Amino acid sequence: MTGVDTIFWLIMAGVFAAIVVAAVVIVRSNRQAALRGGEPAPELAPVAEHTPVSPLEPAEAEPAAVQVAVEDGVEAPVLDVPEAPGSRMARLRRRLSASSNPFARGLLSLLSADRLDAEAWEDLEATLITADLGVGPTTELIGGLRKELSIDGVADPAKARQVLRDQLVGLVDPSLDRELRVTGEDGRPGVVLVVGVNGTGKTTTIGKLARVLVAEGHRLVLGAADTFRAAAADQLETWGSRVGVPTVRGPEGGDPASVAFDAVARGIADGVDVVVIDTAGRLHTKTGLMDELGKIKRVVERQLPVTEVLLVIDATTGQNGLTQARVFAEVVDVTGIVLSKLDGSAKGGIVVAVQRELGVPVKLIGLGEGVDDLAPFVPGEFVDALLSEG
Ligand SMILES: Nc1nc2c(ncn2[C@@H]2O[C@H](COP(=O)(O)OP(=O)(O)OP(=O)(O)O)[C@@H](O)[C@H]2O)c(=O)[nH]1
Ligand SMILES: [Mg+2]
Repeated sequence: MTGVDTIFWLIMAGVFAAIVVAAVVIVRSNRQAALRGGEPAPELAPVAEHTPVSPLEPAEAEPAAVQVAVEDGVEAPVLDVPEAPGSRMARLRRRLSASSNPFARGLLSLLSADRLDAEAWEDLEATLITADLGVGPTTELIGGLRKELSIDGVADPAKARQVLRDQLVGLVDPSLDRELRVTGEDGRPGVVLVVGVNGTGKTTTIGKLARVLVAEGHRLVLGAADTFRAAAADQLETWGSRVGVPTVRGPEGGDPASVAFDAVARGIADGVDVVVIDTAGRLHTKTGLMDELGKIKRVVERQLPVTEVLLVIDATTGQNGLTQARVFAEVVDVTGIVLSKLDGSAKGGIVVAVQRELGVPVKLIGLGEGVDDLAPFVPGEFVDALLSEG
């Protein structure tokens, strides 16, 4: 074959390939047109725009979302499906375990000691004090452990672990009533008031709690009685809207008690199960702000009893959290503690200290910034998670 022949056949092959491609394209477009009944191609549904995310928005991967029915062409809200409360602890256990929690690591080092000599006990004591367990509970725990472990020592690691577990569970007091009072009497809504100093995690906790309550089938209204910053109400509203929960808000700088009042009135009118009220962060040392909190509670109680006052304490603040707790308890009759930011905290001992000090149980624990990183506080599970090595 000459060079001219080769070029000729190459051109012919190219022409043939072009004809085949053109034919395929024509057949496919005809078939699509037939499927659409000759209508012009519908516009692609707009990709749901991301809700503006405040800097305080959870940073975790988006959970599953459900598209709800479109009515009369109104854009359908996309609602999250919150994680079922039951499966949380297994997932969150790792955040408390020795691999990521210095408090847990300190406890486990006791079990890995070859011999329980004076030095090992001193180390443990130092760990417990650093973890803000408080002097009384520390002495109690060391005394209990010394007594139980003096016979077999830690020669039998399984026994030593069991002893440590039992002593810790006893310290956390499994007999306290930790039920959240979210619903009221006679079918009326329960009112949950959430209080605490700045940045402890109040709004985040309410957002997470709303998800838990929605997952349990409750109907809710949120009240943004933090009128101090406009962004605070936006932050709360964003949390609520993701699970279809409305937020009642007032003007920035307005009277927080009146927003709380309106939220409760709306809850009654809508026949919801729970009204959860967010309040502004306030320093326990500022008398005016603490008085304002008392007023919010009194105003709400003109309509309905407050069924739960949750004080959010940041676990990483340790002993300071305890001081805050005392002052808040004087003003609003705290009924439950939420210990936030326990993930990675070396101050897990505060659980015991705060319950002892106030006689108020820890009811919820915050274990991360993710939307479902809130768990009920169950003493046995908590201690098991601390002592797990996962
Ligand atoms: N790691 C961790 N971070 C948390 C937890 N709970 C809340 N946070 C973070 O703490 C920061 C403050 O949370 P907010 O909920 O805004 O606190 P707040 O008490 O409402 O703050 P103010 O309204 O300003 O008083 C945010 O960055 C949250 O993501 C938790 O359990 N673990
Ligand atoms: Mg807030």
